Amino acid sequence: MKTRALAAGLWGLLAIILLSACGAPAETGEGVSDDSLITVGFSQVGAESDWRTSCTNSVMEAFSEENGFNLIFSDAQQKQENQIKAVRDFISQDVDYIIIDPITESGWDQSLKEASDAGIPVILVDRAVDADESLYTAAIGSDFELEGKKACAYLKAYLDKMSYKGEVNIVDIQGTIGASATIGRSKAFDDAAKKYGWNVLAQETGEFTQAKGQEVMESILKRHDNVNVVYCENDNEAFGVRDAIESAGKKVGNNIEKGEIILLSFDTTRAGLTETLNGTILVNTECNPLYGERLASMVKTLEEGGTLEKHTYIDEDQYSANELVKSVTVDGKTYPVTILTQEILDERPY
Ligand code: GZL
Repeated sequence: MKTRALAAGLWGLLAIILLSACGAPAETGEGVSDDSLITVGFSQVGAESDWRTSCTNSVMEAFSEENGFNLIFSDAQQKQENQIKAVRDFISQDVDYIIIDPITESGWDQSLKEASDAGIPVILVDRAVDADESLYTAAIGSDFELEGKKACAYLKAYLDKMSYKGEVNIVDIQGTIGASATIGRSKAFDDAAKKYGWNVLAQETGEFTQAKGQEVMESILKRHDNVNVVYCENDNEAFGVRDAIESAGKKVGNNIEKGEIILLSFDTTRAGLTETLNGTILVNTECNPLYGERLASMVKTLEEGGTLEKHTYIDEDQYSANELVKSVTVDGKTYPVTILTQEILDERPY
């Protein structure tokens, strides 16, 4: 595909010569072969969550043929071996660029080196890898530990505003083990639980899915009858946790004094914010999946000979329908909390 530029130039030159010969204005866009498109191989984690679907849709919309791209999409079904196979397939197809949303941080050195040796730039999106930075051109994603710190700071501030003096018996339903989203959110949870003296009853993976989230929470509720807060590492897990709690005859909600179980969540998907607006989820910390246009712009910058920052983090918000906490402070910086309304929800892009 990298001979694409030369071929397009020759076709264009031929078109100008032929059209000029007949006196017509030179149209270089006509009949240009597919080789004029930028071929991008995208290895996506899977389709495990609403967030993931929004991310995939955003990339597919941005990397359209009308926008000058030939996108080769691969869904790894949450298996790293499928991602590594996809990267090797992209290399054998001699794509112009490779984009990877790495399911886990480890295990990437060899396949990234193969792409580097083939002279194919790699951009990482969303999650990160634990590999030599020289093996990829750029990475754009979230600061997952900050997301977790903001969620935990919110919980602390909320309980203080409620003058709650009782025990915090908390459960962490983790995301995919080894994923940077899980590593960051779980580390923030661990540090906060230690700092604030929260009683961690269980910490188990819900694999970022609703089904696993429900299954794991059902099991935990059989072992612990005093859970009063659940830290769900994404919205789909929160839906499963909600169903498990309600099936056990208990109630989710914001009033811990009255025995309601507080849910925290991440992703701020439309379904997650709907559950936040009705009070099922107390606070939803944003993790923005709309990477498509940013990634397309990054590829075009490289295509035009430009350079990219090695690491870019995206700004993210926090939402609650409860008006008690209007901002959180993390590491000396204050972050506003958006008090969620139906109007705000209706205007959300995903
Ligand atoms: C976070 C992303 C996570 C989402 C989950 O950036 O990697 O993976 O929080 C998704 O919904 O499954």
